Amino acid sequence: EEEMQEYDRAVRYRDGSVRLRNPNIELMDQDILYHLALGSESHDLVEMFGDVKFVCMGGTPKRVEQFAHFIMKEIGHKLPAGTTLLDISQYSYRYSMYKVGPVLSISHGMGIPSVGILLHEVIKLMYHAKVRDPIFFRIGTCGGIGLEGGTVVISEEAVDGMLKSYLELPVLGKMVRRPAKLDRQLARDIKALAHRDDPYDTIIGKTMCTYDFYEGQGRMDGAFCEFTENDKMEYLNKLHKAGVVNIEMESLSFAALTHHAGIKSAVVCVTLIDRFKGDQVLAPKEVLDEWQIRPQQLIARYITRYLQRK
Ligand code: R2B
Ligand code: URA
Repeated sequence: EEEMQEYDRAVRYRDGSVRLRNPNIELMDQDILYHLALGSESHDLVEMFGDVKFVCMGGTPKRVEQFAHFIMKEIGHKLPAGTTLLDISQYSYRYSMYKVGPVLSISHGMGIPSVGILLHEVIKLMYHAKVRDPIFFRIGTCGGIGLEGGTVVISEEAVDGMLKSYLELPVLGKMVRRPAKLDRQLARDIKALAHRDDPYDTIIGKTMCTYDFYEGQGRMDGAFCEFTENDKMEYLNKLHKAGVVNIEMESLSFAALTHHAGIKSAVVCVTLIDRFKGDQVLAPKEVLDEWQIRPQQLIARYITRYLQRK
C-alpha cells in the first residue's frame, strides 16, 4: 500500500490530475487519439471530459452501451432534453465510448494488445481533459477455477500464463517489465458492497491473464491441442494452489498500465464456467446475460455510494 502511495505522488500532479510519463506529448501541436476518433485540437477535451471520475471498460460495444444506460438510471443522470446516448468513438470503428455524467463506459475488445492500445489513449485523454484522480474499472467475464458459474471475482493482482505478476513488452528490442498491481483497498471496498443475500459469491483472488482463449487457457477444444486431459488438470491444480481463482485476457495490461500511470483501478469479472468441469461455455444466453449484470451492479453500487459521499 505504502509503495503504491509513494508511486502515486510521483506520477500525479499535486491536485491529483494525471501526469503523463512522456515528455513528448506536451511538445506536440496536437495529439490525435486515433482509435477513439478524438483529438486534442479538433475537440475541446476539457469541456467534453473534464468532469469524468470513473472509467469503466468492458469487452463488447453492446455490454458497455448497456452499462451506460444502467449507470444512468442508478445515478439518476438526466440527458439534455431531446438527446439520446451516443457512441462518442463510433467513427473510429474500433472501440465504443459512452459518457454519462462522471462515468465513461468504453469497450476494449479482446486481449492484452487491444486493451493496451485503448489504455494509452484513455490515459492521454485523462491528461488532456485535466481529470483529477480518476478510477478505472474493468467489468468483464472470465473462466473460474473451482468456482460455480456466476461467481463474481474481484482481482487482487494479475499474473501471466507463467504466474509472473508483471506485463512484459518488447520495446526497441528489449523486454520492458511493468508490475501488474491493482489497488488492494479499492478491491476490499468493492467487496464490502456485495450483499450478504446475493444468490452468488463475490470473492477476491488472483487472476491469470493469457494471450489466448484456447491453448493459452489450457482448453482442449481449440483447433489444436497437444496436451492430455491429465496435463490440463495438473496445470489447473497448480494454478488453484497458487491462489489463482479465474482466467481472462486483459487484466495484466489493465493493471500494469493503470499502475504505471498512478491511476487507481480494479478488475471485476463474472465466471462463465468452472474450468475444473469443462472448456465450452454452455450456459444459455439468458443465464449468461443475467450473470454479466452482476459485476455491473457491484461497480454501480460503488459509483453511487461514491457520488453520494460528495
Ligand atoms: C473474457 O472474455 C473474452 C474471451 O471470451 C476475453 O476478452 C476475456 O478477458
Ligand atoms: N473469458 C475467458 O477469457 N475465459 C473464459 O473461460 C471465459 C471468458
